[in-house]
Parts: sequence; C-alpha cells; structure tokens
Amino acid sequence: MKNFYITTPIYYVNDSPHIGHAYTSLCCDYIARFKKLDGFNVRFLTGTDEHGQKVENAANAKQIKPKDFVDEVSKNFLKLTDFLNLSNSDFIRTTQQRHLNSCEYLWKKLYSEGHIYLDKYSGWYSVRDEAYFQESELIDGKAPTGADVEWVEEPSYFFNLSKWKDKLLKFYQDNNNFILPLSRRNEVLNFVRGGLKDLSVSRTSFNWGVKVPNDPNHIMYVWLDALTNYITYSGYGSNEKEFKNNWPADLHIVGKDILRFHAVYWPAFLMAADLPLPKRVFAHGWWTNEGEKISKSLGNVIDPFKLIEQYGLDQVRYFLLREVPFGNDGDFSKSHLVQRINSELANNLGNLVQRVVSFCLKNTMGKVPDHKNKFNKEDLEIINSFETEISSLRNLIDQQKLDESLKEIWIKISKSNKYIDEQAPWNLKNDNAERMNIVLYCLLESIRQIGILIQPIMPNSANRILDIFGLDSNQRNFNKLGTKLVVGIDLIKQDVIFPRIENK
Ligand code: ME8
Repeated sequence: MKNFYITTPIYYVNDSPHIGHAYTSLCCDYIARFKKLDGFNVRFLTGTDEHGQKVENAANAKQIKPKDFVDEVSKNFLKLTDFLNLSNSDFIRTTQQRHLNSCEYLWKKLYSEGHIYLDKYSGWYSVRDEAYFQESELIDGKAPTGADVEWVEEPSYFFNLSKWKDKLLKFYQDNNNFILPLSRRNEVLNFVRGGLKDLSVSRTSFNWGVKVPNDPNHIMYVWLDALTNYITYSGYGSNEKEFKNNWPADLHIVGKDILRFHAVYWPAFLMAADLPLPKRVFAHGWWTNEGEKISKSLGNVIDPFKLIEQYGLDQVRYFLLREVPFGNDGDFSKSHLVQRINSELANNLGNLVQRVVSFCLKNTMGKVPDHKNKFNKEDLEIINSFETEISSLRNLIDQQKLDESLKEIWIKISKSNKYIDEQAPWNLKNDNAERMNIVLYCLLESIRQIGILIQPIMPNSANRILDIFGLDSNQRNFNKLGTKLVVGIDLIKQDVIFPRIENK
C-alpha cells in the first residue's frame, strides 16, 4: 500500500475553535478519506499548538497556570475533531513529552551542525502573529496583519536562514508545485528573492515553551517548536525506522496567513537538519461572514459547534467544501448555505434517492430488479462512466481542486436525474415492465456509485445511502465502484436523507 501523510496546522489554544479551524480540518479530512478509500495507507495529523507568549498571556489573563489552561482549551479542539467526524490518525499536543523530545533533538542537530548561533535580537514582534517583523514591513506602526507589535530586545539564538536563500529558490524551481496555489507561490518566491535575514529562534522574556537544550533561560521560538510537530508524529528522534517510513509529509494544508512559516522557514529548518522536505504546502483562503471580516471585536465569529447543530454536520461539510474554489477567499452566507442544502442536497441528491427507492419498494417488491443484460447506450452511460469519473476525481484531489471535485460528482447526479426524467419508469410500469426494471436497475446502480463517491465529503449520509443496499464496509471502497449491484437483493428503506430547510 502506498503511504499518504496529510496535516492540518496545529491550532493555538488561546481561543475557542472557530470556522477557520473547522474549515482547514474539513478540507484535510476530505482528502484523507478520499485517499483511504482509494487504497492508500493514510496518516492524517491534527492537534494543538500550546506554547508561546500568546498562550501564556491568555492563561495569565484568566489567572490560570499555562499548563492547566492549555489542558482545558485543548479539549475544545479535541471535541471539535470529534464533532466534525474527522478521520485523523492522531491528535498531537505540543506539550506532550514525545514532542518536547523531538524539538530538543532537532535543536541539538541544528546547533551541532552550526546552523544556530547565539546573539542579540532587537526588533519588532507581534504576539498575535507570533512573528518578527522588519521596520519596512510595518503598516501604520502595525504588523501587515493589523496586529499590534512590540519592540523586543533580548539575547537570542538565531537560525542562519539567510544562508538558505539560494537553496530554497532552487528547490522551488525544481519542485514547481511545492507551493500551491500558484498565485501564492509567487508571493513566497518574491519574499525569498528579496533576501532572508537570520531568524531569531529563542526568546528570554517569558517562560511558557520548550527550553533550549543546555541554556534553559531561552525558550524556543514557538514556530520552530510548532512546525516540528509534523515530524514528532513521524517518529523523529525516537524511532528511525518508523521515521523513514512516515516522513516526508505529502501535504501540509495551511491558511494563507501562515504560508511563509511553512514554505520558507520549515523547508530551511529541514534542509539544515538534512531531512527530506514535504511534497506540498497548499494555502487556502480566508472566510468572511456575510461580507465582513471575522473578528472577535465585531462579534461575528462563527461557532462551528452551533452551526453544525443548526444545519447538520454533513450539510456544513458539503457547503464549506463546495462554496469556495479551494485556495480563494470566500464569504460565509446563511442564505447560500440554505440554498445549497435545499437545491443540491435535498433536491438533486436526496430526491433522486428517495424517488428511486420508493418506486422500487412499490413496483419491484423492494428488490434490485433484473436487467437481463439488456442495456442500451443510455443505460451503459449511466452505469459504466465511473471509470472516467474516478480518474478525473483523483486528478482533481491530487491538485487540491476540492470544490471542482464536488462539482464533478454533482454532474453525475444531474445525469441520473436527467435519465430518470427521460426514461420515465412510471410510464413503463403497465406495458413494459422489463424495460422499467432495467431503468430502475441502472438508477440504483448509479445511486450506489454516488454513495461510494460522496463518502469522503459526507460520511454519515453516504453510509445511509449505502445501507439501502446492505453493503459491508469492504464493499464501499473505490475499487468496488465496478462491482455492480446484485440482482434480487432487498433494498432497505431509509428516512429522508437531506430534509429541506424552510426559510422562516
Ligand atoms: O496559525 N478563514 O494557529 P491558528 C479561514 N498555531 N481560515 C482561517 C480563518 C478564517 N477566517 N481564521 C483562521 C496557527 N484561519 C498556528 C499554526 S502550524 C505548525 C501552527 C485558519 O489557530 C488560519 O489560516 O491561529 C490557520 O490555517 C488556522 O486557522 C489555524 O490558526
């Protein structure tokens, strides 16, 4: 089996989970589930980023010890993982011993090879971004993200980032698709071409973090600590054999705001440590809420728990994956959500299933009817197009064209809807029962294939569709798309799969 390793960013525990976290995680889950159904040995990692000044400040504000604070808040992210029905293989926390060990191991490696040296930092720092900024980058005295910056002067270890500029540029050139989408790739290239300064990788003005080996007054820069999570999980510094098998990652999915850390700093750290580089970093866009930037001060933060409670998990999963071309910014609008649920889920998909199954329950004694191998051209198009469909889906998923892959499946659904209207089995009932049976067979077979294909998007609803045919779990993988429905099996009725939402 081929390996596939995908990661979400690890989330800061200074705050409650919001739609941005849910979105990144869902996109990864879609890809992870797709790959698993497609026969890959998938590892999918998510977790929480628990160190740094931002988290220490948040704990102080609540007058709680940082460790107690992160233990509490991390639970909310773990709960979200469950709530979103993520198929993650592990949930890493940067306060875990396994992670402290791998951070120390990496530091020692970088230090012993001469890539880290002690000096003094003086410059701007944004706690919200946990990032250093040069004077020239500030806009009206603030970080480009709008976050406040503070002047920091302290002894600091530096990573010799400047030395890696040419090697990074060569790597980007040799690996054209390392950074996607391409527009973001260009931003990164311009940044690196503009010259890299050595990066401060330790702080002394707070305590909450991984202590620098042999110099415990220094706390490792939270981004060096956080990025290391991806190799901690793979067994870096603890299990060489496992690490060889589990690293590099195939895909880091991140938000556009943290691309620089993943596409510049991370590859440079890895090169310096003589480690293979991840195969791809994909940066997705940001959501606004009904046209407005999402922020706590505006009070328009979208709570994923509430959203799912109100509209249903699979409905929200579908909407977030479908609404925005993956990589672009997008706007969250309740009316769009309701519209998509009613038209694409309830009408196009739900109705197709309901109509066909109810008709069979009345007219084929609730069984998969016999086709007698008398398929015509239209029939064969409905039941045999899965090969082109799955290969096109594979292509789209491997380029992270997530929304397009959903469109592709809905084209298949539309074709089945068109077929049912054109073939009109209800008109065949009285004088051509044989033809009616063939048409119904093809529709049921198409529904089975659709059920298989939508599993990574809407696992629960897909299972309910596949339960109609009483299929075992090993009958639900993509390599079973071609095994046609067995004539004569009983159909098991399901309640409405996607109820319509009535607008008040
Ligand atoms: O950055 N729309 O964690 P984080 C879409 N700990 N995505 C959004 C968003 C929005 N409105 N707001 C935030 C960190 N995000 C670090 C990562 S990885 C080694 C360390 C996304 O909790 C954001 O782009 O601040 C990012 O990918 C993710 O939420 C986590 O953000």
